[in-house]
Amino acid sequence: MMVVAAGNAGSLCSTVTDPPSFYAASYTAGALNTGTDTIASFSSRGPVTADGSGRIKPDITAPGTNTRSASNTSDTAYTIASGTSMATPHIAGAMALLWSAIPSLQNQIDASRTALDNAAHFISSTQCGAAGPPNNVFGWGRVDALAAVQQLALTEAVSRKTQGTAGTFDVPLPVTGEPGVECRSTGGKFTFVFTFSSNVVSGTAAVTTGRGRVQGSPTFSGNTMTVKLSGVTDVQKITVTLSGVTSDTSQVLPDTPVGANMLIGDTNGDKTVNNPDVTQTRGQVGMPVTASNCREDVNIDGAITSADVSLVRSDLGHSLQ
Ligand SMILES: [Ca+2]
Ligand SMILES: [Ca+2]
Repeated sequence: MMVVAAGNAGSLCSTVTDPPSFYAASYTAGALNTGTDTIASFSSRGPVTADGSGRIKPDITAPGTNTRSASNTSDTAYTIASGTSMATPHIAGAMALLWSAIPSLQNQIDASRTALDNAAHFISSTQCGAAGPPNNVFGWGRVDALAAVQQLALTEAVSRKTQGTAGTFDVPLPVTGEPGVECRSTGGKFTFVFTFSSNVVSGTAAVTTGRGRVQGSPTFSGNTMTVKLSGVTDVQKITVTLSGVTSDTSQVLPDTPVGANMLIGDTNGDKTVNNPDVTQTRGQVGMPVTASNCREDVNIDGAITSADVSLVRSDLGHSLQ
């Protein structure tokens, strides 16, 4: 997570001009007059013109005037300072709190930014464009760490299969970044289990890209939502989008897509069925099926046999690259 000061070149618009403040990958902090929901006059504003993008900046704001801070004059010195450099550590600290409270968000940069953005106290402004959220003065608003850790968030997704008598095993489906690969053959039927930061009681799911459909209604238990899929074809990426998922305290998750690469036989998950998958599967023949080698029981009968090796071989060349 790279949290960057917006800069102190306000109050005019398009004053977020110094790299890396204006990059999309930077989480950019503006400064409030401490104790208020008004922007500090010096806090740099968007839209970004430095790279011609018109990107909205800053992303979020925090207190940034008359802030007590460590000073480099000695190992024990403090000073009082104003600047977006004073606001920025509030955001880095809020992110650390969020990751401490919801460990599944650690290193999930997009999801973590979304969590802080959605929880921020929105402050409207039309000084430098549309009111938002977000807008070019306050971004998504004033950071609210407590709201961020209390909000409903999707923390984990898996594809779950019962494999003969060996047990029930999960293939992870990362909720951000590159989608996971489900390599087990299940006649087009899959069960996706979604885990949230709070208990959930209702919501819907739909296949929004790719071939397949949701079967029946999702079921809810504790902090999990279980979605059954059928008619899911091989060699494709599907997207299941969750809508209206609601917690037991009536918080509603924004519509959330989760992707999955469906590629039977790609036991090593590199999006191509190739010889390393054959070798990997052969290497597990006769071994008990566990969480660590459940992918090699490609036909999910609870044993890793020559039938699994043959199944992988029959799919050689299938690829999602
Ligand atoms: Ca492979
Ligand atoms: Ca098997």
